[in-house]
Amino acid sequence: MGSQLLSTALILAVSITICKTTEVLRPHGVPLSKKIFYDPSKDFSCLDGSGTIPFRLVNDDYCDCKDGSDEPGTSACPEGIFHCINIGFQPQDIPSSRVNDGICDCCDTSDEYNSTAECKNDCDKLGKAAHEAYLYQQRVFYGGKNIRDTYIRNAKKEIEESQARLEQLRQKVADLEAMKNEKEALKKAAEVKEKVALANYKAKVDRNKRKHNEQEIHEAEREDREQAASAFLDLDANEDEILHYSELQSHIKFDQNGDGVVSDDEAKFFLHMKDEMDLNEFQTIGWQIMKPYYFIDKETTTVKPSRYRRGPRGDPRFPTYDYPDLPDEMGEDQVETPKPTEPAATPDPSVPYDDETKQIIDVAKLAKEEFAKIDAEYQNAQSEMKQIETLLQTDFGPDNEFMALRKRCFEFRDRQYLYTFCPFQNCSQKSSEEGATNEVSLGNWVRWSGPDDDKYSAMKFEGGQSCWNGPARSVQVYFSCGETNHITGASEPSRCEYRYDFETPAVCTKPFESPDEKRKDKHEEL
Ligand SMILES: *[C@@H]1O[C@H](CO)[C@@H](O)[C@H](O)[C@H]1NC(C)=O
Ligand SMILES: *[C@@H]1O[C@H](CO)[C@@H](O)[C@H](O)[C@H]1NC(C)=O
Ligand SMILES: [Ca+2]
Ligand SMILES: [Ca+2]
Repeated sequence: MGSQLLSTALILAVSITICKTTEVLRPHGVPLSKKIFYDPSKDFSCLDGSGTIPFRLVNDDYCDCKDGSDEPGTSACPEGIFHCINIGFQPQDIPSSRVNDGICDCCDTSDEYNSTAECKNDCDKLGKAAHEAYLYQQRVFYGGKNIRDTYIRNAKKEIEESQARLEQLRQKVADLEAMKNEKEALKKAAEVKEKVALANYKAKVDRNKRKHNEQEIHEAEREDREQAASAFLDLDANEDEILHYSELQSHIKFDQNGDGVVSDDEAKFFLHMKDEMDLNEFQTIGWQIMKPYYFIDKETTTVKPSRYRRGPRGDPRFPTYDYPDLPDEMGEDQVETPKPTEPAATPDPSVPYDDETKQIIDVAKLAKEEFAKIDAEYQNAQSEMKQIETLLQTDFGPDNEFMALRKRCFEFRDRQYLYTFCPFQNCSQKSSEEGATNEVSLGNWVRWSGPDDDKYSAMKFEGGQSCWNGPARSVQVYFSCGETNHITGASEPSRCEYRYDFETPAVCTKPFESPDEKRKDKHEEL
């Protein structure tokens, strides 16, 4: 506590001394750079050349020069400029109307030398804070620069690897192209063969289908005749191989009007109104009339329908039929399971391919697969080649330091919006509300857009979604040095033209100015 007071007192003493010294050296409010114009041994010439006055009229609190240059240390002239030296911090120019206005403007209190305001010299405090800020900036700069160096090394490596890979790919694409052409020729030949084989196969299937249908009709007829023969045998009571109408009259199922008697006409009806029929005529005509009635089960003696009632064996008029398993229509070409492998061929799944067709289809399938495999490899290699070519053609900065930002996206959220920035790709914006999906494109990467002497300090994105009744949106991204990559601000300074501020190690090339350097810029010597 005590030592702090002491040091404060010491600082005050020192600054007072300096103030006194400087006041002796030049009139109050005059910057060092203009000291030579204020020589107490000569008359004073107004700096704008508007007149010459005795030196005692300088800072006499009366305005003599039009430009106010005779009153740098008072508020007498409306246009005057007062210069604070601010030892320990940065010098400052203020309008001279603020001199002795009761408000402390200069940190060294020099603007209030004759006022009731109680100003405290806090230049040292400000100077210290500025210095600390500077040290912090320096740490950021060197940290960022290290990262930038890494970016550059990585980029160099990636470019070399990409170039080597590109060479490799060029060779590979050439090889694959040759192979692809070869496989394509094989595939085409196999496909032609397959097409022919499938056409043949289809023709055969159609042929077989027709044959099959004919056989089915034939089979039905044969069965019908057999049923007729069986019924004939059953009804021919006296076994004279002639069916007489009287023989039908004992079967009540032929009673059509339901009076319990089978009349002559009712019986004859089944014989086409004839008295009798032999087997052959019955099979052709009579059975067709009788069939619906014959199987009616009206009496105990009713004959159940049976395909297998046979005539006496060996009698040619009552042929016996063997019923072996139906011959397989496709017998000769049979293969256990049909395996149509090509849906495009629309094969009949009930009919298996013959071995030769099957083999041709398999060969074609293999040829197609092999071609597809090589083709896919070829396409992949080509697209990889394109990607690498694009990469190598992109301007990633003087030392390719921006390559590190490729493939990365950054977000920035303010109260209203969530902004995204994908360097070398695009920018977008969407509502910052939870779950919002409506993304608006703010533009796609176009070019570097910094000033001519600092081209890589900004990036331009154009061709975003058009504003309502307005131009397409665009973004200018301004880069500044930082230890990490992040958006520090996003705004829309003019309609549809957005601005992002982005910190990145990629631009940490020049150290920040030190407070001393800043002073030098203002041509001050302290
Ligand atoms: C300070 O101001 C008073 C009144 O405004 C004036 O009379 C006096 O001369 C001034 N002193 C200096 C040193 O300018
Ligand atoms: C922007 O680029 C990124 C990265 O390439 C991509 O994933 C995204 O879909 C793009 N967005 C728009 C709106 O084009
Ligand atoms: Ca004057
Ligand atoms: Ca003031």
